[in-house]
Amino acid sequence: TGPATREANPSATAADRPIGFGRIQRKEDPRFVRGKGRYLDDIVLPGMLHGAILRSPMAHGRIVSIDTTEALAHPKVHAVVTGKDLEALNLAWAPTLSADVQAVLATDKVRFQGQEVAFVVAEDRYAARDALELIDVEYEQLTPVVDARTALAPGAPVVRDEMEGRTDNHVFDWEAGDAAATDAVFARADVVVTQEVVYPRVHPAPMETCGAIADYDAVDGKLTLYETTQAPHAHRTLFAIVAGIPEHKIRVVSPDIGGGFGNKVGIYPGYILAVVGSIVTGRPVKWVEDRSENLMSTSFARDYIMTGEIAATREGKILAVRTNVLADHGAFNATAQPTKYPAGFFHIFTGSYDLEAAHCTVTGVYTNKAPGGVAYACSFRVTEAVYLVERMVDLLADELGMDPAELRLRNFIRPEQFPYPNKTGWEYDSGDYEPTMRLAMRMAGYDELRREQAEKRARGELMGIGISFFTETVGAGPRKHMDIVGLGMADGAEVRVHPTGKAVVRLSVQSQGQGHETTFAQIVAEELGIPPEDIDVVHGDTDQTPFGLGTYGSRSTPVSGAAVALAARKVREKAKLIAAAMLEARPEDLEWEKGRWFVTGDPTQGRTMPEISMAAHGTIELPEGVDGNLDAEVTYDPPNLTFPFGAYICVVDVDPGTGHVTVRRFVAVDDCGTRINPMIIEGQVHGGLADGVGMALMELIDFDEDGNCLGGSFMDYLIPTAMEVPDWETGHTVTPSPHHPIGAKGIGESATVGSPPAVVNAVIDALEPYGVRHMDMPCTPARVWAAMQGRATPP
Ligand code: MCN
Ligand code: CUM
Repeated sequence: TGPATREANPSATAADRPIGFGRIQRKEDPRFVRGKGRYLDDIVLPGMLHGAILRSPMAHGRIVSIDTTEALAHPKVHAVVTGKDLEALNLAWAPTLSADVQAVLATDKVRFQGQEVAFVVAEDRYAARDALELIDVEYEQLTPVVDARTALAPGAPVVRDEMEGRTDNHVFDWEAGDAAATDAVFARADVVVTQEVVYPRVHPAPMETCGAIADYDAVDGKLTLYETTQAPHAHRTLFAIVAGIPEHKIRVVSPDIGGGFGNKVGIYPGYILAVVGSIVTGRPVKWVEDRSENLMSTSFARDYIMTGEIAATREGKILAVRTNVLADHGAFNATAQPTKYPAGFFHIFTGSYDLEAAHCTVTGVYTNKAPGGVAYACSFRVTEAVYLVERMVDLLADELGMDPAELRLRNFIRPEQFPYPNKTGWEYDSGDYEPTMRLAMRMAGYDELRREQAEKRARGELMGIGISFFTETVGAGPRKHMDIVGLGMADGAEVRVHPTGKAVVRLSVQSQGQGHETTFAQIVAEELGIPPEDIDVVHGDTDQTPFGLGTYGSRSTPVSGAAVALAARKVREKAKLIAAAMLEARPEDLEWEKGRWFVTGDPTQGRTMPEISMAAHGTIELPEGVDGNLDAEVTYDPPNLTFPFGAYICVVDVDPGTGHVTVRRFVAVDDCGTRINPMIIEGQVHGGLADGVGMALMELIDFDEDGNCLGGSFMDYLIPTAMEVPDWETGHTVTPSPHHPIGAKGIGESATVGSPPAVVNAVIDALEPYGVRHMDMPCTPARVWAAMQGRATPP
């Protein structure tokens, strides 16, 4: 452990490299660093046409008329599709991932600025865009619902008035925990702290925007759909259901993905429109959105208004947490999360603490904003949960006059309490929190930092130290508890060892930059002793991979990683039977060492994997019931989720004149159980920390009172660059998951989940001399400055 280390010797030969887990360079990088990645927009099919979407200029309006005559007359235009055309095909509305429907193209009303209104298919991208200008839409402007707080007020405009009998903007009510028990604990607590905590709307903003190419072959009825998707198999099934094309006639290909961060989980109208365009024109149709379209119309994240309460004894024993949440779901409930959990896994807001009681209610509302929800490295709303509890714990520390590190250390769930059933229904699989916290404090030099802060305060300088300790829940299913639109959350994997001992592993999950081609090869390498460079990872093509639910909620390692390990173990067991036949020994007399079965007590009598794989495909007589290959397939249904955790400490300096926040240091100690590739893990953590600093300090999708999106470009929606982030200091502890075949937990979202509260806690700590108790993200200079003046938060 210690500061981030770099690959020791990049030119190490194959012989020096670990076979299995360890710090090896990414197999996919030679293609990426040479500019040889193949992203959606790199794909050009013969005869391909280009689509463009006309979008609503306003947040709420009734469509009076749409005139497409001029656009259709454009010499390069092949088709113009409106909501009316789709209505005739019964495709104007499509099911969302949350049992709602979403307009593919608006028929009656537009419900958010940027909503899809018409689709043009033309010879090239420029002509398609030009033709959008020729479409004449007349709108009758309606009053929008912009503030979620007023969405349920009597007389509020009804966003979804197309639904039979609907007279309000209520989407759902959901609760977890025990209300009465929690009330009772609060009633006898010495100290109760209450605070409204807002996690504002942000956007995943991947480098590559979303897009699709549809290629419908009318002769054989087969649809080939290239898509920026994190979940190719789930998309294929949904397309089969929506379009009525059977699954075996649909091939979904997800090429290299330029960042997903949750933005590429959902099925967007543009994807469906590309399919419609291809069916209508008989040619392949490409649709790729631009940056503003991405920011304005695709899955936003967060938008939770949370009222938090924390109860404790005067000595600092935390007793209970409760919260009421108002969740802004935009115009359609298109949130991607397991059916049973309309607020995702938010009920992990009990955090890392041993509580007597906890309760939450979540109310979802419709507003005139883009739909989506959940996306952006959130582990299904764990971001909001962690932010809430870690702000509340800091507020409590402030109230009690206690050090926030000390308060956390006193209240952690103790190692002997695991598996720990929390008060909202989770069972934390494993944890040992104190060593992780102590390591972070040691790396940061916590006591020294507090001394430095005291000295600076005496001089009028503003320095803040912020702590966050998070526990995540990642790796959905189990499938008996979790499904998305009826599909149980499990994942398949297939391992094949070819005659010469090289292997291929086929996955149902989809990398968007996480390095699956490396780490999944490493899992097989660890189990079979085949060097990772001899193992090919195939993913992102439903014609070539087993069924599974895909990559989000950091579930690839917990679910698909387990499937791969178990499939490799099946191969190993089969290899044992074949080796026994080759050695004329009994299988039970054989022992395994990485890459070889040998006779117990006589290590010279053994067979290596290449020898065994050749024999499996060769001429020897195979044992009874063993067929002539070295392949195996597993569909893994996880018994529980995994619960990674971590301790983050952020040091900021605030300019008292301008309110500008500089993140000076950031220490992150993560525990994701068994570590497959420490270098890739560090990369995941570095990226997630940058995400977290961005959300805490600058990222915001805001709206004006008319519902106009104010975050529709990178001029307005700020994301952090190398200039705004410090050199990350990372460390780790290892507490394996007891139920995962290799003991690994997810890591892909930990840093995004865990870091925002550390940054905000640091900013508020810095502002202590001004009596600031809380401020909402993003802590922009204007907001920090206003807080210092004791004024309300400006936008
Ligand atoms: N890993 C490991 N050891 C572990 C756990 C993970 O070596 N104990 C490795 C994995 O094998 C994998 C990577 O770390 O190569 C991330 O694994 P995991 O935590 O299983 O997460 P997923 O692969 O399922 O990735 C999803 C997660 C999510 S949900 C978002 S959002 C996010 C994230 O990954 N989006 C990303 N990280 C991203 N990183 C990049 N570059 N781009 C994105 O879009
Ligand atoms: Cu919630 S963003 Mo990731 O789970 O794809």
